[in-house]
Amino acid sequence: MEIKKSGMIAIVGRPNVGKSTLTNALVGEKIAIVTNKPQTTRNRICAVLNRGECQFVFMDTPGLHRARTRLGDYMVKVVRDSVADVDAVMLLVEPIPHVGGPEEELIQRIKGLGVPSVLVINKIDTVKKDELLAVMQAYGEKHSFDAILPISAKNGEGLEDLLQVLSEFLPEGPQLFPEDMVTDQPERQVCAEIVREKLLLCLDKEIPHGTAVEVTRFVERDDEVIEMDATIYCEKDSHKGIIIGKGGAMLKKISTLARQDIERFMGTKVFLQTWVKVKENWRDNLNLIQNFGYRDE
Ligand SMILES: Nc1nc2c(ncn2[C@@H]2O[C@H](COP(=O)(O)OP(=O)(O)OP(=O)(O)O)[C@@H](O)[C@H]2O)c(=O)[nH]1
Ligand SMILES: [Mg+2]
Repeated sequence: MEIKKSGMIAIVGRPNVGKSTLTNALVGEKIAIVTNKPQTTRNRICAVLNRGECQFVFMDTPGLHRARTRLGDYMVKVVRDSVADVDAVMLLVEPIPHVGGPEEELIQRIKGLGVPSVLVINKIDTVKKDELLAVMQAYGEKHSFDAILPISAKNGEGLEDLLQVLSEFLPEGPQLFPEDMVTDQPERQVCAEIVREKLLLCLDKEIPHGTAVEVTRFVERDDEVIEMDATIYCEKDSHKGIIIGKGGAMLKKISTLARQDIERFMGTKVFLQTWVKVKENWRDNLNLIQNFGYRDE
């Protein structure tokens, strides 16, 4: 079917509320990494869904938080910039009847934009239905959203209704992305993110938050096997030791998990080699942050 409406929809909210889970669920493919740790997403990620005559371009963003590093400053700026030029904004919130600091700030931002806004209450699989009324009330007092929708990004509940509502906000016009393009992220970037997801999954405390991953070699062989090197940067020698683990066991575990997901994403066999390097305090070094791909477009 010919696409007649196409628009950008930002997904914003505090860290860990489920923005990336929702992004993946809406487009039906794993584009953005998901973990149970706050501040997983660091960049804006576009994910595209073509549905009938509609093209939805969802913009997953970092969780809005109080930045403590230059990387944090960058992430917060990404959120602020992301909502500046979109056709609609989804504010994703936890199913609790309290409007917190990040939500207050985002609501102020939404008010100044003058674009349609939808309050999306996520994780409704974790609460009783009758608890949602108080949540809606608490947010309804702060802003008159164009729609309020309860969903579970995890089990898919409410997503059809959400798409229905959002389709009304898409402007008429040609498609923004080619029909076969599901994300604006280069393949190498998705692969680097998958490695970072496994670091977040396997490591504790601040260590994974202080890592960055770069795909340093990416070769597609004639037999379609992909040879890939990924370099993991961390902040301290002691962290490097933990990432590598006893006899290399931790790095092996991380690499195996990452390779399996990368193979699924690329649809082919992958040889993945991982390396660990120390870049002290890179999260506060503007040059290094930019080198690792965290920069304004
Ligand atoms: N029970 C439940 N858990 C969910 C739901 N959606 C997301 N989660 C979980 O919430 C956690 C955070 O999910 P993410 O999608 O990474 O959250 P995020 O908002 O992108 O987080 P940041 O990138 O850190 O801002 C993960 O453990 C998800 O599995 C939901 O609908 N129900
Ligand atoms: Mg995320």
